[in-house]
Amino acid sequence: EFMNRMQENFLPIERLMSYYRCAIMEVETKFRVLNEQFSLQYDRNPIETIKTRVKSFDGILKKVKRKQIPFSLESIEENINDIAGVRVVCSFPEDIYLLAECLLQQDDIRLIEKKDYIKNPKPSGYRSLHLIVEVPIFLENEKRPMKVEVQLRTIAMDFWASLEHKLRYKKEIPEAEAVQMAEELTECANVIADWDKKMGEIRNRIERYSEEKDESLPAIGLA
Ligand code: 0O2
Repeated sequence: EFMNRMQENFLPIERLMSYYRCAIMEVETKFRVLNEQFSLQYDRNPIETIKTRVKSFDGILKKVKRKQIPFSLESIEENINDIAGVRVVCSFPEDIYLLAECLLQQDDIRLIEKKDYIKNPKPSGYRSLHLIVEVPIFLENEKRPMKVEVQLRTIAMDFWASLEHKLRYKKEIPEAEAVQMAEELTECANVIADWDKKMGEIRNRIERYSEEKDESLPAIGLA
């Protein structure tokens, strides 16, 4: 038992990072399976793209400093929730909630935290649904729960976030101009949210029409 505890407490960083990569694979596969099922059942792909990343060592160090947590692997694993990141980009806002619900009802997924920045956008205008989940990875002799941050957003929200991210990290821009651009970006975020909603409504109208048409077709019995 002592040896086990030693191993757990002094897990080398490379091994921990590899566990996070495994957790990403698990979560990514779950979304790919859902996408496959939806394309068969409803003839549509709710997912446009999936992007994944493991936080860089530099990024982890910055967060350790910002959150003022002890610098040990144990504390990093306990306190930093976004080392493993999976970003799911959908065409429509409705699909975001559908996918989140499907993921969360799976019996090996444990929800740790949900932040709905679509219903409650950040002051910047940032929108996305964030889920911190715990997923087990199955190793040679153990089952290990790992935390993964899932960000679900539409194509439009993703487009917006990448531009805003650029502005956020460009420190050379004069203060006044940066403020101006940030304000314009907040306006863009509102316009984008409107269009996302409208496009979703049009999609639903189109789908309703095709359902009616399908019903009007004579049923073909498969004896
Ligand atoms: P990066 O460079 O994208 O990795 P915590 O809950 O303590 O872990 P926090 O900051 O409360 O941290 O988490 P939050 O705000 O729920 O989510 C943080 C992540 O969401 C960010 O990661 C971004 O990816 C994204 N995000 C949140 N707000 C904004 C925003 O206003 N603009 C953009 N473009 N992205 C945002 P990092 O690690 O902060 O940054």
